[in-house]
Amino acid sequence: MSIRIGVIGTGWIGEQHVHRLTSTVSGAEVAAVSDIDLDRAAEVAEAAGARRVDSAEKLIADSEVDAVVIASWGPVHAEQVLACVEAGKPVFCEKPLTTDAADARRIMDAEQAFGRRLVQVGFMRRYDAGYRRLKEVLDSGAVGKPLMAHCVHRNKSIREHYTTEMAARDTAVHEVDALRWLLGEEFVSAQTVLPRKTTKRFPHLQDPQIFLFETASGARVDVEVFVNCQYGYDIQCEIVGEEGAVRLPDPAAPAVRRAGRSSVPVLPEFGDRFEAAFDVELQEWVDRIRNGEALTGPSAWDGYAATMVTDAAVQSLHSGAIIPIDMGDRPELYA
Ligand code: ISE
Repeated sequence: MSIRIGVIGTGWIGEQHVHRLTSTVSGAEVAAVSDIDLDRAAEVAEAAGARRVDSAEKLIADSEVDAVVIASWGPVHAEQVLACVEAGKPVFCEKPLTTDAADARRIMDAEQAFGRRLVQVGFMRRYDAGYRRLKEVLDSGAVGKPLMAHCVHRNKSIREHYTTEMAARDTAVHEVDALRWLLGEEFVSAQTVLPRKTTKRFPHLQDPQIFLFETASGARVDVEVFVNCQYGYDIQCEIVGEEGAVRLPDPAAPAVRRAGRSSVPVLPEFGDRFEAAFDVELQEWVDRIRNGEALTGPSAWDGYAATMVTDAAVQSLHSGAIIPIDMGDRPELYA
């Protein structure tokens, strides 16, 4: 039997997920779609052969919806995720889980009261084949104990609504989750360092930015975020250990030799770079729900931890100081 899924939010990623659940992921069907833009919701629902529902609340309560995908605007995530937990329905929430750490704690409290995990956060890098290989190498001990990680996150360009704080909350948040997962430990401090601004940006924006993080064991992670780099979508990650170093592979592409040069393309957008990861992420989520297995993907704790770290980075953006991060104890449910 297919899982009947309700999708809240029909912006770019919401529409992509509806399409993915309809045409790529097996064992799932999109039963209902909602968005504050009712016409847009109707359009996306019709293309998927689903019902449009007038509000997120009604979609979550709908007796013909077994599980929910949230792809709405970040500030409304907390209430929508809480409503899903109260209804006892598994929920896949796009990042950020919440825009406020206190809301993430409310979600964890509700989930613990329910007694098992219902929430998964959309940190898709954990499902990317290259990142998974990187983790296998680290976990095998081949490069020894990790000491440093150097990360690069470049977008070709971004739209005008993107703000300086989004470099941490929207962009570097992927490296925060990926590195917590790869290194298997929490971040204990954050600092934001500001290079000279590129002129190829909207005037309100500080771009690029460099984030410096320290982990509980004293490893250091640096992340360059440059969202107007002009040449493409470029994600790099190298982890240096006591006995060697390991680097995230670039997406495979044929090298063309022509006119005295050998070149490989750089993908243009994150949708292209992580398309396969998005597919695997939703397929594994659906499979676990169908098989009645516990969720193992990024949890409410991971969503909370990411918000704590990016909050500290934003605080440092304004003060330049090194900001300590105290996450408190990780509840048993998220061990
Ligand atoms: C966007 O929200 C993402 O999630 C992309 O992966 C990231 O590259 C981009 O900078 C963000 O704005």
